[in-house]
Amino acid sequence: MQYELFYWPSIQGRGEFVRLALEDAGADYIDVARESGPAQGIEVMVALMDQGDRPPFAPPFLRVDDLIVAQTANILFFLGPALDLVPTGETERLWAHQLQLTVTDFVAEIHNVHHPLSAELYYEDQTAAAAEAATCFLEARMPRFMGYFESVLQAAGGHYLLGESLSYVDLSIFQLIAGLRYAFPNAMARDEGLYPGVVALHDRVALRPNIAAYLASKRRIAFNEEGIFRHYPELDI
Ligand SMILES: N[C@@H](CCC(=O)N[C@@H](CS)C(=O)NCC(=O)O)C(=O)O
Repeated sequence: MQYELFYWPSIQGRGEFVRLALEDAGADYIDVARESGPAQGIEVMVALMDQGDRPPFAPPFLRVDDLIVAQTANILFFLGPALDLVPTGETERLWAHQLQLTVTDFVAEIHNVHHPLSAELYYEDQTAAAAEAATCFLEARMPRFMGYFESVLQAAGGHYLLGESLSYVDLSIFQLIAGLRYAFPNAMARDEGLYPGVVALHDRVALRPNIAAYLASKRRIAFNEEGIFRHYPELDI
């Protein structure tokens, strides 16, 4: 079975949480907008958002045969069992999904640091509000989310968030740490020691053979100032 991933071709963005799961599992997938050439790929993607009774609101979304699944956490909920990236029991699947939805909330707050007024405006049109948002984020919100993931990890034994085996949520935690280090290098150098388990989890995920190969490949898009994790030095306080 081949998965088709639809996402913006020039950014990691939310699509990266899905790419990491597909890559770790060695799944057969096409990153459609990248592999068909950006212009043509985006055209197909936008067309899919404009047809049928159940269109996705926004990318990322995944197509398998006639089924289209959108919303990052929902895509991972769908892929988890097929890619063997979540335990099979309902309680465990719901717990993984609950954690992934918390990742979704965190990602939205990270995005809103550079877009505190509206996603419709450019960062340059909201720099003053962004500076205020960055202060609140780094002083209160990042510690709240990171502290939560650290305590869940410790309660699970310290290795993976769900206990003994890796799940797609652990891959997302890797991406959060990588992204936050890119966006806020000073703040992370100062504060990441408060979350030693989560940082060690990031390092463990980075060493997984399929992830290491992916990170070293051209398939891994470099962080940049169009994605979720943007490095604006004036916000890294
Ligand atoms: N909650 C959705 C958010 C999807 C989303 O905001 N996608 C962005 C790119 S990362 C987008 O293209 N948004 C277009 C829009 O909001 O109009 C998810 O987690 O997948």
